[in-house]
Amino acid sequence: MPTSQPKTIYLSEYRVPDFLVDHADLRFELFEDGARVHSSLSIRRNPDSREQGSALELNGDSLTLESVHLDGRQLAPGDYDDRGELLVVPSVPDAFELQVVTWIEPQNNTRLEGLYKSSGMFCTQCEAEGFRCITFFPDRPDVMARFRTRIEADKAAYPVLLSNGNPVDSGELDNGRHFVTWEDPFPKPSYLFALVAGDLVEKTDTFGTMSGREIDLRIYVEPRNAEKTAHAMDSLKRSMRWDEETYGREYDLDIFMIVAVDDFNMGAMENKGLNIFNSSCVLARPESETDMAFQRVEAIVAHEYFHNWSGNRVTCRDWFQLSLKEGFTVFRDSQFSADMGSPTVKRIEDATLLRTAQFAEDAGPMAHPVRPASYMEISNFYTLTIYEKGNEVVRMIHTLLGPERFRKGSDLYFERHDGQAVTTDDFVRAMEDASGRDLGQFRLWYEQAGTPVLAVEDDYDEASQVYRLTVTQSIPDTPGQSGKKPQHIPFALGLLDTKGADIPLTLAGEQSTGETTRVLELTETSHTFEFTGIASRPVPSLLRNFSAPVRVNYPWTRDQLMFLMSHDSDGFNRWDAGQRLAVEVIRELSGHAEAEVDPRLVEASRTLLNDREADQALVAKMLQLPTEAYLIELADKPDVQIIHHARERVLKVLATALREELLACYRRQQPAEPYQVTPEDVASRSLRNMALSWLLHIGDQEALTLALEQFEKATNMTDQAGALRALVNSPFEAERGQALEAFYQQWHQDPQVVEQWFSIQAASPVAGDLPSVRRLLEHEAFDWKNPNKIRSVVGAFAGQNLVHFHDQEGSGYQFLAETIRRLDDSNPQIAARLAAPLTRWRKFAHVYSEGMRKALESVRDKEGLSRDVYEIVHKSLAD
Ligand code: 0A1
Ligand code: ZN
Repeated sequence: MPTSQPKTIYLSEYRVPDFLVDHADLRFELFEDGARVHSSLSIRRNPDSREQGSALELNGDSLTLESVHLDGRQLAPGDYDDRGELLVVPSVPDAFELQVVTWIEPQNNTRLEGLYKSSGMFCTQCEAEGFRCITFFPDRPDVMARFRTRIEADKAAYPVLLSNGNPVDSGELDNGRHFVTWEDPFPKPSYLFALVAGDLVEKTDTFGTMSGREIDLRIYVEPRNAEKTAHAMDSLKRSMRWDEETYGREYDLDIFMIVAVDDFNMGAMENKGLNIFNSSCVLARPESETDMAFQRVEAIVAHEYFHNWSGNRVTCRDWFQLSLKEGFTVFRDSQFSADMGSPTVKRIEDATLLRTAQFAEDAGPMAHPVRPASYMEISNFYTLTIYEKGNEVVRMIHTLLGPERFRKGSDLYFERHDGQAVTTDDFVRAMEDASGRDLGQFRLWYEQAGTPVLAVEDDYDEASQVYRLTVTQSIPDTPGQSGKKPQHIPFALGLLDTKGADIPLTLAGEQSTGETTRVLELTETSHTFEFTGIASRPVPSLLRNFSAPVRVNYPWTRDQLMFLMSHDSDGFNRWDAGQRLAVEVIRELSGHAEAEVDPRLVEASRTLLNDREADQALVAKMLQLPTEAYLIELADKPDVQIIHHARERVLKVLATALREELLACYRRQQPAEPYQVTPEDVASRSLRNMALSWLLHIGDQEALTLALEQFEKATNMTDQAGALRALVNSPFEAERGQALEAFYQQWHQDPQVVEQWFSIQAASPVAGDLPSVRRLLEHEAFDWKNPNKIRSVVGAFAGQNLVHFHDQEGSGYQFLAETIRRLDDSNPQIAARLAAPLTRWRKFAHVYSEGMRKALESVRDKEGLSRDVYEIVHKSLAD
């Protein structure tokens, strides 16, 4: 814990490592009261370093050093300097063996970084800088070593001992102990190291690769979860096949393992050959997990698997390059999910997350480029900007190059850099070299923070049949960056004629190609495009399929939006037109209690509900009103209470006006058994549960009967939790309490379901007022040491229950600050992540912002603040 201001690390100060590690030979002795780690490193000076006489420096954190040997000779305390975070050995030869023994206490490790215990098993999390909590090591991604790992533990308590690579030896030891040795043939950075020891059941399968090798697939879980692995296994096999077919990437070891652990700071981790997952991102079966959980498992299994090439075989030179692996891998997993399900729905989901949360990040005090230039604590940079905007940046390269040239580029990238630790610039260069395209200006996407805004104006000249479109880009200032240069933006668009058909697009001076969607390339501050042969004033469909992570401003009329909703050939823009219409209608009501809900929104929703021909997956998305979070993001100095009540009113008007249609929809949408996670069935359940929740929202008696019946009889969690959520958010107080109680009794032994139960309550504007949320923290199932429980109560409250979190007394803010202070000592990564909602304080209307600022200050003033929270809080409060 820093007593003074933590140091800022700058990209511009990057230097190659002075020493390289060829081999790391590790021996772990695991006990109940701690673990002894024997590390034997073959080290040599890096010929590329300019500091050929420098001292050896190894990173460490919370380690008890027991001994150091250099080439077999024990060093006396005067021969080295144990500075806590650094072990310095001043004089070392050019090549040597260093043996270090450290003692650590995994059982007391609540930070969940390094080696720790979760439900009785030992496990690790080393990204980004957790390996230094295990032993002294040059803990940076450009030092890549071959690891050999021997694990020793009590055989009865820890029958399963796992690490990266292939098992090469095992045997019995005295006192009921045993050992297993693993060897990983691929050099890797320390952040990809993993170890697991526990009493786990193994689910196995095999995969035949494209070159005919057979890979052993294993998923390890606690015995109570043995029935929840099938979906992850299927997802894994689909991912392996997809990566071969789409990117020509084959798996490289003989064995691929996944382990589920209950206590985990993030979603999952791509350790070489031994992925470790948060239980909630890998376990799923229909009775206890929702459609959303099924989709999350598939996407995360794919994500971690894809990292084997984009991340492990080719890794990051330094942590400023984090998006090299994360942006590219999110792009790969979103292509995969699109291929497995509905591409339009996947695009809508990605754009929703980006526009709601990443745009907010980009507009706040933590805004940073996809390749940041500095940081204090790298754990704070696992952000939506690195992951989701990083994905969009890779997607734009894909759009600019087209699929064939993009594939050539990725082939070249993997071939050129296999086994290396490289930069985002190396990635872009491979794309350029393979395609012949100049991406010089495009690189600004990696360097400049902030969300570009496109202001679009048009005019139509009937006499010449020319339609002129002027697009002007601007990029807002962000902390430390102003006066930005225009970026290279692929801007896809189409034009609709009066009947709603796409018009072939021909620019002045061109031959007609018949294309109806064109990707225009914006490179200047302002461009004017002239489309010829346009017979009447068209309706523009802009930024089709969300071709760039930007905001678009164009003054569509409400009638034009309705027109686009029903005619645009671009599914994404059909949905987006509906969102824009709803945003306008809700805005119009904000603060105007007497204003009427625009009947056009009601009619548009009615048309959607009655449309049996349309893609029901898209219909389900289109019927969802923009979230409060998105409405807030769009607003200037938002008043949260007003926005909440305006949105509620619209919902009530819709539910009342569409009662018959909603009941009909509910009855019609009954997916056949058995349960399947196809886009059709997911859409069907989603529409059905939406109809139910709208009707319960207005206290409809008939819907209450339906909800109670669905709750009782549901054979899958999507329907059971759907009914529960609808009841919890309804005015039926008695039924709400009974359902919550019955649900808990039914599921209290399943932590993933209990997390659902917590978050349904904590996120509820009806049942989740602050006193109720505080009571959840006292509940027997709540556990301050478990990040999932914290997220499902505190995270759900502050992130989704905006009407209570932004209570005007500021009690929600104080509650969050209290939680952050409490967690700062035990788990700083989680504490820092929870702080995100407060960092946006400047955005809000004064009644809110003052309270938010005070809450942040109370966190700032805590003694011995962690580096993680320090960085977030100080940057948020800085002028
Ligand atoms: N690389 C992982 C995410 C991850 C990052 C940090 C962690 O601990 C601090 C854990 C996981 C991924 O992208 O899936
Ligand atoms: Zn990742």
